[in-house]
Amino acid sequence: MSLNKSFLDQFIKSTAYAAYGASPFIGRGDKNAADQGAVDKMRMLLNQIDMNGTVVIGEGEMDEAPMLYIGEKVGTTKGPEFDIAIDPLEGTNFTAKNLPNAFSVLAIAEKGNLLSAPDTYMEKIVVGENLPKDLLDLDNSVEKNINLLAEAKRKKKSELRACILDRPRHKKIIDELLNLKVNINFITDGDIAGALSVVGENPKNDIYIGTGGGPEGVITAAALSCYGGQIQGRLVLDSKEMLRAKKVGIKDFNKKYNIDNMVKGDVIFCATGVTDGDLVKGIIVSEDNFEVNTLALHKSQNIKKLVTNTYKK
Ligand code: VTB
Repeated sequence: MSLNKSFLDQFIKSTAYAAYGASPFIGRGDKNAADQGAVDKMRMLLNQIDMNGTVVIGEGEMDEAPMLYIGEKVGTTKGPEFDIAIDPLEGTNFTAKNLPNAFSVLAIAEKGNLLSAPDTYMEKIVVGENLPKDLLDLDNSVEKNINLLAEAKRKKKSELRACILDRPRHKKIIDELLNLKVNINFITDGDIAGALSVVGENPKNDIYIGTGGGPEGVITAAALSCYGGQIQGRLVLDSKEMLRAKKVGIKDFNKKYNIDNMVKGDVIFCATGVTDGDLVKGIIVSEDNFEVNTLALHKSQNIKKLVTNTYKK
């Protein structure tokens, strides 16, 4: 079964209004307020859609009682059953500091088709389209993965570009990449955009590697599945986090998730810019309206488009 195409515009509107909700807080130094602004608007818009939606990736877990928590039901209840993964504001820091690459994002699949990942870290390797399936593996050395990628892409290692979050925890990976003469594009935050920089026309990078958020990993997987890209992820859990993982249905704590384990079937993905970024341009707010740019993907319809919309405030 595929998701009815009439839903695409409604989900675009949800991320658009979430971006608008965050916009008063651009450059105001308060990342929590920016996040709340986005959450409130996204929740309001999702609740207007004729669907039985369940948040599987959200703002946190139920006992923390945030809005849009994992397990929260959204929609009018008149309609199909969907799994929803949301990050109402990816790049809360970027928004607070008015830096590039903040956006509002969600992914939708039919019920049961998106992995519910707890808000913990995930090791990830991401590569683009037209590569042999399951080419790379988290248990390979960095050198082996880079050799496999260079061979599959018919490039020299020194021509490969890797994207990685600039964090002390990545020192070993970074040293190995430098040794191999791979070019590194460091990002300070925002690994959904970082990971998606390996797909599409003229991708900026050949591989995204490193440990970022688990929820961001599943949202990335949803978008990648529309392009034919690949991800492998593994949750990083301490004993307390294992309990949280158990609550959202994770049984094997060491499992390596390939893209098919994270997302199945049809997918809709929308990302609307808050500040200008690599994926989409930022929001422009005027007196009565706001103009937004959204990357909209619908797998079964083979839709991959950048749309500009103007909505009433
Ligand atoms: C990760 C990454 C996100 O925050 O969750 C990161 O996936 C937090 O990592 O895209 P640290 O704990 O190392 O700061 C983002 O970069 C932004 O939400």
